[in-house]
Amino acid sequence: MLDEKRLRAVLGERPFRWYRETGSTNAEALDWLRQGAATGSLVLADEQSQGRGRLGRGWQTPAGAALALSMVLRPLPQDLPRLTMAGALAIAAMAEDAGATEVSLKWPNDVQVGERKLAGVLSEALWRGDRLVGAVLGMGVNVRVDFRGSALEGRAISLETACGHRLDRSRLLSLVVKHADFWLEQLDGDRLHCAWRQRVKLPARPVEVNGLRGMAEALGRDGALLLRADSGQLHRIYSGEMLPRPQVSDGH
Ligand code: BT5
Repeated sequence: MLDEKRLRAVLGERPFRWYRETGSTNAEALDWLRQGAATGSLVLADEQSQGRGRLGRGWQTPAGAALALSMVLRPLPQDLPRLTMAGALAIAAMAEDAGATEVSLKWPNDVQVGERKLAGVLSEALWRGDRLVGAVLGMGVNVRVDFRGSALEGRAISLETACGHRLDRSRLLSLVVKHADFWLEQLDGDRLHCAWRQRVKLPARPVEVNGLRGMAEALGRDGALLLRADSGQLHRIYSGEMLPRPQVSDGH
């Protein structure tokens, strides 16, 4: 069970705010950033009622079954796209430390085990005019969420299912924060990008991204997907959903 005392023991001197239930840890962390939170401060919740995904989508965080955390950061504007990479790499490393295999990243922000989504990352920036105040790095990990009978069954997975044994959330938290600190120190070098590129699995089959059909050819240094459209043209895509494209049967 996570509680304030346990979290203090795990997080040491790091400032944090802990909610048994809140709307979204990202929303709380953005508020705290506005109020001047120290870099590295963490917002954590046991349950989120309005967890945020990208593009207005939601993220499910049922009580007692997941990790939901958001870290306050003050990156340089040019490093903003790399926060998501750092978060995804941190979760992947944590999952492997816990014993999961077949961990990979799916462009742009999913951590998956096999073909199922284990975790999602959402970074959000706070601007005042054209000045970047800071950003929050939100990470949501399924630890023991039961997806049976839900709309996500078959598409989502929990870490305990992947590992085959019970896990301690405070231990997972300490691992993910340690790995995040490591990767967030590497925002401007090659190392982060190389590690991310190695872990992202690009499908060998045709895909559809934001209505464009083609092959996922490569990844740019800024996190863009380079999609070779059916027309032959190469597109740089910064955000979107990569969907498998149904194979057209030729009737044979
Ligand atoms: C994401 O968005 O994957 C980013 C999720 C970030 C969540 C964290 S939790 C802490 C912090 N506070 C927040 O409010 N958010 C962050 P996206 O790629 O748009 O994926 C969203 C989609 O994933 C949904 O539309 C569902 O289809 C699916 N989904 C929702 N909850 C899920 C879950 N628990 N496990 C797997 N898939 C889920």
